[in-house]
Amino acid sequence: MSPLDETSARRPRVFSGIQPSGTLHLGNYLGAVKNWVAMQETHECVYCAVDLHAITVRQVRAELRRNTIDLVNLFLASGVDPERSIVFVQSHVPAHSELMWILNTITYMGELRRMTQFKDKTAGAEGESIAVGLFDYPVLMAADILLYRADAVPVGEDQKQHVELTRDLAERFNNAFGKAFVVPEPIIKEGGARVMSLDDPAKKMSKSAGSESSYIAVMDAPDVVRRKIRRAVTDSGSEVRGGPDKPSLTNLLDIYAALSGDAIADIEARYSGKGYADFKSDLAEVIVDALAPIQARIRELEADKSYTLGVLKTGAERAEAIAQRTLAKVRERVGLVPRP
Ligand code: ATP
Ligand code: LTN
Repeated sequence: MSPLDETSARRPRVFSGIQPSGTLHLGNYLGAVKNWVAMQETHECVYCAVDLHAITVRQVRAELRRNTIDLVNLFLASGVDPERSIVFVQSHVPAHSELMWILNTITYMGELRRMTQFKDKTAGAEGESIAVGLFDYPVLMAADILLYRADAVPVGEDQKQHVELTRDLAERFNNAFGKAFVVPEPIIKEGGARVMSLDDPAKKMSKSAGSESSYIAVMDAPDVVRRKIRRAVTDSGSEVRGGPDKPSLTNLLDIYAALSGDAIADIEARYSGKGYADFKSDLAEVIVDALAPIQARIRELEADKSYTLGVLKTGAERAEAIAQRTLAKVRERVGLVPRP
């Protein structure tokens, strides 16, 4: 029996999602997917490509399709095991949109207006031209999480406020209508949790922030990785060490440590008396070696598209089974007449 069947003894369950909205980079891998893989040892895991979230920002049709499959392939190539975990695409399970509507009826405009991501994304824009979907984005995220009765939600620091809202909505619903939801905890991992830009260590590595040289894409060829690391900004001085006065080196050391498993202090000791160039050239090889097996597996998956589609078919069925149970209870609690 699969560990995710409803009747099996429950490990704590996690739900997490990533938007299929562009090039995947080392920040996505180290900050999210690598963690997801590890969590399979201790949790029942439900992992989702959240395409309905991605369309809150205008997408190009062909790119959205491609990015969605690429994202799922990254999950699989990194070690998310579809036998153990549920892997699916959000829009394949309509229950997400349905629960969102019901949650909309207990969500306040004021609490959505306070979401910092909404404020950031709409800074300077007039209400006349801000899409309602962008405003409502956190409610869809709450629906994602609550449908699966997830105990925990691994996310980056920037998503913590959304998980707090999810908790508030779960409690509000349970108090008003009777218990239907599990109140989830955010899991915010420290270390590797924030990979910074190679151009500017004050900004996080991001696909949407400026130049291609600011990030390492998961699919970057070895020579591209070497060139980007060679050109990555460094700090004044020549000592290979981290610290508040060395934000660039701290970031590069963090990447080295996260990919190699070595402690920062050991890496610093190894390069004591050597310059930035030696460190950078070794770091490039660490990245190349870490990405190589993932890239190879992604190429295999791209060559045989039917495997990924099969995973998504099964994933949607398994997700749907759990989601429909929650949704049935919610409908009953609210007083909606069951479909005869
Ligand atoms: P955008 O450039 O549009 O802000 P992004 O590349 O930052 O996007 P998201 O789609 O916002 O990526 O995030 C996907 C997942 O990857 C999230 O779980 C997020 O926490 C993680 N993530 C993204 N960037 C980083 C980063 N630089 N360091 C660590 N984790 C990251
Ligand atoms: N908003 C998240 C993506 C996301 C998510 C979720 C994460 C959508 N639904 C549910 C965790 C749980 C982001 O932009 N990183």
